[in-house]
Amino acid sequence: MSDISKLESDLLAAIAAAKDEAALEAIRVSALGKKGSVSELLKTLGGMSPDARKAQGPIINALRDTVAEAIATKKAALADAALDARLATERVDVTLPIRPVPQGTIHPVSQVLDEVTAIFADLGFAIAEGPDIEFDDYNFTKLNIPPDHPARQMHDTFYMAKQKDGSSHVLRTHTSPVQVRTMLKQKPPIRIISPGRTYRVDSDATHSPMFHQYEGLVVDEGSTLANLKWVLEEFYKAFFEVDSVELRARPSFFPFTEPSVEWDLRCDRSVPGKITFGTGNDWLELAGSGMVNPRVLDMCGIDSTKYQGFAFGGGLDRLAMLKYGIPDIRPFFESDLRWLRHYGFSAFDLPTLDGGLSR
Ligand code: 2NL
Repeated sequence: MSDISKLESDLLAAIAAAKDEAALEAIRVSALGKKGSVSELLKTLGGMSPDARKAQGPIINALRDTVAEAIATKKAALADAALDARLATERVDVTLPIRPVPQGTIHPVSQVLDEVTAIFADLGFAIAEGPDIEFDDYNFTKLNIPPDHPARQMHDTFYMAKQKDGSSHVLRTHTSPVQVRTMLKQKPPIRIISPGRTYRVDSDATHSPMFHQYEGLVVDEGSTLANLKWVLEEFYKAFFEVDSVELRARPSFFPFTEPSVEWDLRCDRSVPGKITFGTGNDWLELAGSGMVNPRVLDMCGIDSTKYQGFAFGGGLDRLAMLKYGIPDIRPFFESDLRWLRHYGFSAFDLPTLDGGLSR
């Protein structure tokens, strides 16, 4: 065996035996590095006679190519093996059952918010959101409550310090400014529901300074109070999961609607601590509503001679208390883990209309 073929078989054997990339790299340096065995052989070509170089050149170059290729192949094989080993240690059994102890729960308000949005989305409403800190203008003036109007006192507002440019901000006292924002940027038909946090200076067993509201707004050429009543009936049937409900209308007043109507839902409270909807001889006050005041439409850039709309609003926290039998609103926002574990919902129980809102 010639020296060259022995060098080749030695190198190939060493490459095949290399256990990791570091060992392989050492072999590469010893053969193809600046002072490596193959490189030294290549250097001898320069001192050969033309005939000898013609004979030896292809042999030595072939040696270099064979060794380089063997190293590249081995390097790829080692990388594959390293990846396989890593994947084996990081293996996850996705068929394992979930942890037996739930690590957290969905707050009743979040649960009810998901239920309400699922129902209205099914009725064709879009969900609209806006900031908690609002322009005085959007929270009041564009809703037909000008500065110094007595209706402002009804709202027990948290006012923010005046800005340098004279504009002022409030913590929104209702989610109506979200509807104002929608009307200012979108032309009818409008069909939106705006659930979210609202704020008023008020705190006792049934009032929290931060609470949650949902409001609906429909604006089109032919929207009527009858449409409003149907929407509310469909909503309460779906929300309380009963086949029929009965609504009673009472005249009311809001500056942003004319006429204004408050709605009571027929219920049965004859069994202490229990409430049933659809039957019974009691009435539960649930929502305020009305036909959008034409002045509001005009101030929000909608032609009140062409379009009319209805709007309604109610308390999300109140819906949660009624549906899930929670007697006091204060612990809603106290973050007491015992309360949250008792009234919270599993994160896996997503409310859907086909799968059931609550299970
Ligand atoms: C209630 C009563 C209501 C509205 C909200 C509304 C919004 C616009 C225009 C007209 Cl942009 N109306 N919203 C209308 C009537 C009643 O809420 O008792 N909420 C808790």
